Amino acid sequence: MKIVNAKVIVCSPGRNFVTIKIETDEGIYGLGDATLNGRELAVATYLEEYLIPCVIDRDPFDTEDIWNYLYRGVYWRRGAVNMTAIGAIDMALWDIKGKALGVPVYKLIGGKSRHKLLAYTHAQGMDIDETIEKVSETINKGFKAIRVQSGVPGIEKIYGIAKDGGAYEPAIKGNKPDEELWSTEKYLNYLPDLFKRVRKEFGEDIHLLHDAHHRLTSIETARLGKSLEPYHLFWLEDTVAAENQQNFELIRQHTTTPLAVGEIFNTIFDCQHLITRQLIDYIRMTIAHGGGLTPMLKIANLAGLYGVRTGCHGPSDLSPINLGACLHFGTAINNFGIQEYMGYVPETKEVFDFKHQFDEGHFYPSEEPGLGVDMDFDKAKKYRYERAFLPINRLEDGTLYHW
Ligand code: CS2
Ligand code: MG
Repeated sequence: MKIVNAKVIVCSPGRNFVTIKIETDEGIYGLGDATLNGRELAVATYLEEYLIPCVIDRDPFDTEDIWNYLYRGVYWRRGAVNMTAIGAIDMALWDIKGKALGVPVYKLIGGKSRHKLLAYTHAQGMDIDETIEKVSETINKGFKAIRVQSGVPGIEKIYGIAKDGGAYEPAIKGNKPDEELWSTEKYLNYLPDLFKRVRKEFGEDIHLLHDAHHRLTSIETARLGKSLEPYHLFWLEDTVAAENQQNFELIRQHTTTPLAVGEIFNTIFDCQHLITRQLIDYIRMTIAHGGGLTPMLKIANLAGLYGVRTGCHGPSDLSPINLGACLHFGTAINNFGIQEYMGYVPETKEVFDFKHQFDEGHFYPSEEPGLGVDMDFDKAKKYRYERAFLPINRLEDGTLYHW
């Protein structure tokens, strides 16, 4: 089998998505998600100009060699744009392999390690009362694991909270990023009260998660982790950005709250120290941004040796193709932890046909050959790309801070 053509589709059904479609001489095509929120065209150009020409005429079954050709063979390594582009090609090749052999991808990478996959979604409100209401609605929808975020009194605009009560969508269309505000002091004083109320209202049976979105220092994380210990979080996510992986050594000395990090990591080298020193409990890397299934299987194997489980990033700003790949990955590996699932707006569902079933807070992997996600290319044309930016974040005195 030979790759004869590949094209990049940029569309905006509710939000911007970049997809690669790789075609073979046998008429089978594979799809890969190449979306990098707020930087979509950088990946599209990298694919079109540099990577696609290198994979034409290759055998799509040679995923290991093609991956190394695109990663190791290119002098310039790592980085979000590069790894998202490689990840999309790798995903599409696994899709082709599954379709050519007539089997779902999970059967090619280890088979079934479980029959259902625990998923978590988000519940958020402007204050504690509204957040409690949203958590209750989410439990009523059948979710067993919920990421709880809340507005903080005194901070007008903050990560994770939609003002209109709808789903949170931070990518704003236009010419410049929007701005949000942050105060670590206000946040740290408030958060334990939120989780105290949530546990009081809903008991111990529901899994609770929380995302600090890279805004804390190590010692601030230590304080937060300690103060949340009585509420038994499933995980505390992304407290520090972990550009410096040593950060976690200090955090680990102070708290038993489980830690998750890595949705912006791209390679095994971003988490090698964190995993081998057992400084984290969950690795958040996702298939698209982690360079594809080929390297992610290696990362999962390394993590498994050290008791670290997976918790793949699954926001609505990655397409259902990435979620499909995450579900095959999560089905096949032994050390699956949980899968994030924010859901999609109706326009996204109109363009992407997602075959995986979801029920009572769990995913069931599709048995369709390949990744189990298809795309309506004509409908995609209806939704044209519009530039959008993720926000930036400032402290109350105007200092530029982590978003
Ligand atoms: C978040 C994301 O899902 C998460 O945990 O951190 O919403 C993140 O902000 C976006 O995916 C950025 O594109
Ligand atoms: Mg996050």
